[in-house]
Amino acid sequence: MRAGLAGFAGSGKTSLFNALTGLKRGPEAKVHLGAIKVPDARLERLSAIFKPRKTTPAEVLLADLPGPRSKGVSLEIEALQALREVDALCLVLRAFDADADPLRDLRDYDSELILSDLQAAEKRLHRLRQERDSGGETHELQRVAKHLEQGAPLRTLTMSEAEEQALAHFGFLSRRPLLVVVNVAESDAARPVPAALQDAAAGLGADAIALSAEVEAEIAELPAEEQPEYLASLGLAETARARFLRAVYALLHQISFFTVGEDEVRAWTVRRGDRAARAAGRIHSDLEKSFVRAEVMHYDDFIAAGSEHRAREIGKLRLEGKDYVVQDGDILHIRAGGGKR
Ligand SMILES: Nc1nc2c(ncn2[C@@H]2O[C@H](COP(=O)(O)OP(=O)(O)OP(=O)(O)O)[C@@H](O)[C@H]2O)c(=O)[nH]1
Ligand SMILES: [Mg+2]
Repeated sequence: MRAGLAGFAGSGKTSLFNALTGLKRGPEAKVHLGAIKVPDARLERLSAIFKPRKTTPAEVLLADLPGPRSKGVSLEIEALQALREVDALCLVLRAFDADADPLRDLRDYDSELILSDLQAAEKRLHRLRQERDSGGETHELQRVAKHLEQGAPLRTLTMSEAEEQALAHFGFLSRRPLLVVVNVAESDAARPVPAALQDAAAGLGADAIALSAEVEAEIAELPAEEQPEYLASLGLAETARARFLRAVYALLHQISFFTVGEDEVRAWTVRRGDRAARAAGRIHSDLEKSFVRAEVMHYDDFIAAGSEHRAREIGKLRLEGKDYVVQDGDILHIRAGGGKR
């Protein structure tokens, strides 16, 4: 799962990127890449029980994307390309000083995405006209262009599964799941997203969270045992990292499942609704094809039973086929048909 921090220059993207990843990147205008390890109390508990050689948390890849210096300056080709590679667009808005106008920045940035999509759609429509093609693609693109011309992002356009697939190769940016990240002043770190921004984000089909990149950077510098007290002194229940990750998971409909063993205890992610064979494919692409069955035991049932053996005895360890819909917190053992045929 890859999330990109986008936004105008000076909105705090690199500050947030460093605080979230623990890296120390400078202000140079280029794409920075890092990873956030996803904290998960269930994984820690499983690791304490199985005592594996290795414990591996899930990761969210984070890209810090250089922003346009000023409004009205179209997005650079490099930034556009980097934007196309992310699953979730996280738009960082400057809201930590008196001159900032996050509402205007949100509209301006979204307009850039809309414009870039409109250009792509019109270019293709022009081509189709030249080829005297007026089939399904023309029809779909006309609907897309009309929506964009009204100044609305494609996030808010209802599409059938078939349309979605037919248009997927365009990689439309205003269709990308959007998380608005309001970078507020230290004194506002514990406040919810201002109502006007919340509404504006919802109108664009986006989710929103508020955080202080500066506070998060300070917290990241502290030893783990001192963090809760500092957070509490600011009226915060948890780190921005935890809230950011939860927001990204929700935005992309991601859930976690686990694999356990002596070698490794590991957390993985799949999309809610994904089936067991797909989950197996996350572990190893070969496993999706050679999948035979999955032994499934939910984390809660395992903890309640006290052991795998007991869980099996009381029927909490089940055999499921490839169409089983994976649940958040499932512990999976994939049985695959290896090399016999
Ligand atoms: N007070 C305050 N200052 C911040 C905060 N976040 C960033 N800044 C300051 O704003 C300036 C720009 O921050 P950056 O993180 O470099 O912004 P950026 O979005 O990466 O900017 P570009 O890379 O130029 O697109 C720096 O001087 C930061 O110290 C914040 O939460 N509070
Ligand atoms: Mg930067």
